[in-house]
Amino acid sequence: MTDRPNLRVDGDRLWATLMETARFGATEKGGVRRLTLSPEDGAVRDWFRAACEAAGMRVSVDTLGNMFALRPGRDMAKPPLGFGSHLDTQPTGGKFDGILGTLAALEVVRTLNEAGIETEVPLCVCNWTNEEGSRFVPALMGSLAHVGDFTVEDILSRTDAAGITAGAALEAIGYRGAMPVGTQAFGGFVELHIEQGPLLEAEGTTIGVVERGQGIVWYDGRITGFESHAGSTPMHLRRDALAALSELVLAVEGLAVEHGPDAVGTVGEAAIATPSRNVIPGAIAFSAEFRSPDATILETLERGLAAKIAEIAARRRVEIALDPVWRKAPTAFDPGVVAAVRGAAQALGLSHRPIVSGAAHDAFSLAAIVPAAMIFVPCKDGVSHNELESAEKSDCAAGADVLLHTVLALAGG
Ligand code: HGY
Ligand code: MN
Ligand code: MN
Ligand code: MN
Repeated sequence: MTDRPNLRVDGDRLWATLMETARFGATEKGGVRRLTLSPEDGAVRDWFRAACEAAGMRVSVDTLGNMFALRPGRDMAKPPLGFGSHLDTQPTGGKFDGILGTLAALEVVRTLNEAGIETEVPLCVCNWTNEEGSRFVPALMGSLAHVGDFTVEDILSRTDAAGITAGAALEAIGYRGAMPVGTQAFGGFVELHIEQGPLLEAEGTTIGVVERGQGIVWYDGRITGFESHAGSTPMHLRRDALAALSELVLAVEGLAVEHGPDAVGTVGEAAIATPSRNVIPGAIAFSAEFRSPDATILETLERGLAAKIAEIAARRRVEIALDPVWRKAPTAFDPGVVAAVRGAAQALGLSHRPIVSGAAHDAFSLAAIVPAAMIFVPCKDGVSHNELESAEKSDCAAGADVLLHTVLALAGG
């Protein structure tokens, strides 16, 4: 904890910026639809760039649209401390997922400016491209490319459901920057985020000190059966792709429950190639995922699904293809940065507890190359990736205060 125990962010200003930026992609139900590299994402990026420049930071953009707002420190030879999150949302997203961490980082800089504080190491406020992975696969796309998990060419060629490439979408919003990906150096990284789960709110705890994050595997799948007449094809002769998928969905759920409580599984997308109410579905594309903080459980889940798929395919005489398109091993955050987060929460007199992140975050990517950790605050009913997503103003301010004092502790304020 620095020698500024009474320094606090301006919670009203932070809340005002959250509500102001929620208009970029605002939906009628009070949520936000700001898909990565969409015009709405471009607009909020423009807003964010202007706000960072108004706070005295120099903003650079890399080839994948990752944004870095640099605030000088006393020792410019040292790599900056990174903090921030993402500005993109799910199709039925909310006002806080990602953007809270990015705007809280901006609020920390505004607070440091007003207090006339110059840190020892420079600060770098970040907006990472396509954290959500909804429009373009994978999730954490910009930060994973930054740490070398994907090549820029691979990422630029990824296409969305309409066949638009990430490269074309970046060009369309003017965020295919000149800076080579991966060249922004960091000495560490901290991310504030809503928990997106029920634990903190249920306990009445304000701060989650995130020590670990779940590993994840994403699959693209295809089931090929045989289209035929819904009325004249006897049941025992059918090769029904949707009935097969239905069993696969329950197998994903059953495996996660069987290997729980530290395992989850979801089939989030399914599309019948040529849907018709009186045709037996013959071809379906789908996606599936497993997550667990335990690598061994993840392997067990994968093996279990492979065995179940073989059995369903044989019995139903369909072909089932399952391609793993993204794997990320479980994340263990840096004990030193975790201690800085815990120390800040303690010094601020905020209730706090260690927690494992169920959701994936850009800090998972950065943790592979620099000391990193995360700060969680509660969200209403633990709901996220839903237009009902909500958080308390006081919790957002408390999270930003912990971010402020963590930054001061790590960057030498
Ligand atoms: O999928 C995730 O965990 C993240 O919210 N994109
Ligand atoms: Mn997020
Ligand atoms: Mn999300
Ligand atoms: Mn995240």
